[in-house]
Amino acid sequence: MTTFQTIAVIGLGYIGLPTAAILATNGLDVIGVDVNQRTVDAVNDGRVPFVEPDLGVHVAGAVSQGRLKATTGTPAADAYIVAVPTPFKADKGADLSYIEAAARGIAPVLQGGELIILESTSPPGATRHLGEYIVSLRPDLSLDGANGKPAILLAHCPERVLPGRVMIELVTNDRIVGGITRRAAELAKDLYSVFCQGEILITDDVTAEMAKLVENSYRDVNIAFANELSVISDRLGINVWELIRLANHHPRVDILQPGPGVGGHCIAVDPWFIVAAAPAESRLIRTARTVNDEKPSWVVQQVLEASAKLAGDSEIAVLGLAFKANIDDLRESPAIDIAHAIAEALPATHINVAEPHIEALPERLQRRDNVRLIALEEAVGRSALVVVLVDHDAVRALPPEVLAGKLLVDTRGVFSA
Ligand code: SAJ
Repeated sequence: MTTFQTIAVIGLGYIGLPTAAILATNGLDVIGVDVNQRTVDAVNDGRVPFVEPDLGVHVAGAVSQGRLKATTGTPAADAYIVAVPTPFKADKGADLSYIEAAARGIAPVLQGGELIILESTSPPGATRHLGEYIVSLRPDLSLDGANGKPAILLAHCPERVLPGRVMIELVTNDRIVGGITRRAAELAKDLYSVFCQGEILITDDVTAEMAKLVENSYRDVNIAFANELSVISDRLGINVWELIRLANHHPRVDILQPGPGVGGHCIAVDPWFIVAAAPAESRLIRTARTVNDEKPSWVVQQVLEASAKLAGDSEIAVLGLAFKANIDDLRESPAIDIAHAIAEALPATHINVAEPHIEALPERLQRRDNVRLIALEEAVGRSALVVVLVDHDAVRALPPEVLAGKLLVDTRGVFSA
């Protein structure tokens, strides 16, 4: 049993909405806050404005039981969970403006004693910055009860759920809870234990912030290794998928899979927060980022070399735009950059994009006359060169015979492994 009853979740995106829904289906009264009226309306109708397995059932159930509602203004609550974006700025430092905007909404409704949890992925020091920013707006409050001023309790509890498995991982993953004070961490643990069946580990705020960044950097460095192997293998004329499969038979080797680059708004972003915090020391982390960022241009080069072998009126199929398999999320997707670059480099060639998870092309691609979104089988059927960018199940399900006689650039090893 938790001591909390009313929770405000600020930011109803890929993390905030699932968190709001799971708290509500576990019996708490949850008010979701979002600046986007369409998102607010969708949630109040029991709908989810993006694709995530099982989330729809939770949101519809919580709304119909009256436990979850959404609004654009921040209400008074026992606890606040801030789950807003933290993109990076041009200098790769973190943009904390969304966190500050959330703070401006929360500050006027506080009474003291509330728990404020930052879930957004954050550079070291962001949780303290949030707390100090709120106290600067509300000088009658404090972070530690000093001078007899009522304390607000600040904690960082990074989300670690994998898109596509959010509703499972919210419940089963272990969580790290870092408090500015021990009391804040303990209260945050109390709140998360409402739905989290994993271990909830207590630490300080900065270690919790770094833990999240380190997890994603670990993944980025390992994907960079796989991507570098794919470029080396091409130079040496060997099949990288076979190479990795064989090497992974070693009991202590577990190489990840190469791809067209690293997408999503986490793994391609978070390592920069470490680099910005310790530029001279973050050599491997920075290089991995560069290796992964350069992979899309290498893929474009492969496609252009292959296209030079085609007859003049040939068409090209681009399979997948999402940043990874079986989701509709196009954020920071290298596939979009690659499709765009191919279309730009070959303005006279029809580019047949197939992405089963979307209804319309993203704006950047819509603007190019030679790009259209069509069904998977048709895209492959019409094209002499097939470029596989995402290993969606639908792409994997294509019978290999449909590729007979066609050129192939397979960045995911769907047909080449
Ligand atoms: N990728 C490869 N090869 C691989 C694995 C992934 O090229 O072997 C690519 C994917 O195609 C994709 C990108 O990397 O473009 C990232 O995909 P992902 O599945 O590794 O991770 P995300 O971004 O969906 O979610 C990550 C997760 N972090 C870790 O696994 C350490 C998730 O647990 C975090 O909650 C999430 O970031 C986040 O929000 O930070």
